[in-house]
Amino acid sequence: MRPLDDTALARDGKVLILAYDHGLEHGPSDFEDLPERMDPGTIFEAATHDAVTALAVQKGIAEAYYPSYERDVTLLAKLNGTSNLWMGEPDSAVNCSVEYAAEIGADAVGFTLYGGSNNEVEMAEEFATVQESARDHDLPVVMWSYPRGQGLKNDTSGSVIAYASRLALELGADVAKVKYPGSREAMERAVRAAGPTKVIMSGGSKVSDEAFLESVKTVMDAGGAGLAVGRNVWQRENPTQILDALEQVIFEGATVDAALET
Ligand code: FBP
Repeated sequence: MRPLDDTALARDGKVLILAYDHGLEHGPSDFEDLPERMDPGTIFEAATHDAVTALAVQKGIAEAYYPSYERDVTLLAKLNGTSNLWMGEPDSAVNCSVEYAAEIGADAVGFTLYGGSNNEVEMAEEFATVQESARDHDLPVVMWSYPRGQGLKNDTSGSVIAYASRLALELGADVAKVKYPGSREAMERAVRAAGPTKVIMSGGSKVSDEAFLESVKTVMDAGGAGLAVGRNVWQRENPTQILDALEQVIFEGATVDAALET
């Protein structure tokens, strides 16, 4: 495993991924409160903020928009995804190869693994191909490690999230993106379980500035490496303002109060 700072994905060992795969994962309804967010160009603009270390999008969005942003944005190509129209046991279709991601300029790749799903075995096999091919191309791998499925009662409990981050280490991911387990202690447990794999928090649905920044601060204090966030940035009227605050909390170690004041 390469130190993450040798890759384009991190700065000072910290990561802030702006995620915009929601058009596939959730559908256009995520953009409807602020209709301009339907336009991926507005998100590429937001991703030029200094705080953003990479923008995570699906292949189609990357093909259409990345050529205009190659100099200003680090691209993380998400290699699998499922629509909200899918009603089966959690699964995620591989829709892009590492080779093609590299060809369109990706600096990193992302892959969802639903541990605990009845489809876990196939997903882990697909991940093996992705991980080894990413090593060949020298691209860091981020695992969206989201245990879920009919057998799982609480997918954000401390033990489940520690298992999620451990799965990422065991299977060779450089970064484990996990749901917030609700406390500093639980996040510390997840960080310990991941060993050298960096653990970052997944943003979740939109909450107040204060609540959101408090959870990010807790993750950083617990030894987390940062955040992958979508809705809590681009569902706000002013993404720059919250990115300024995130920059302070994640990269400068500021308190939430200090970050909110500026
Ligand atoms: P958010 O910060 O908006 O939660 O985005 C992070 C993310 O992992 C996205 O990449 C993805 O589309 C979404 O969450 C999936 O969330 P869920 O599977 O819980 O609906």
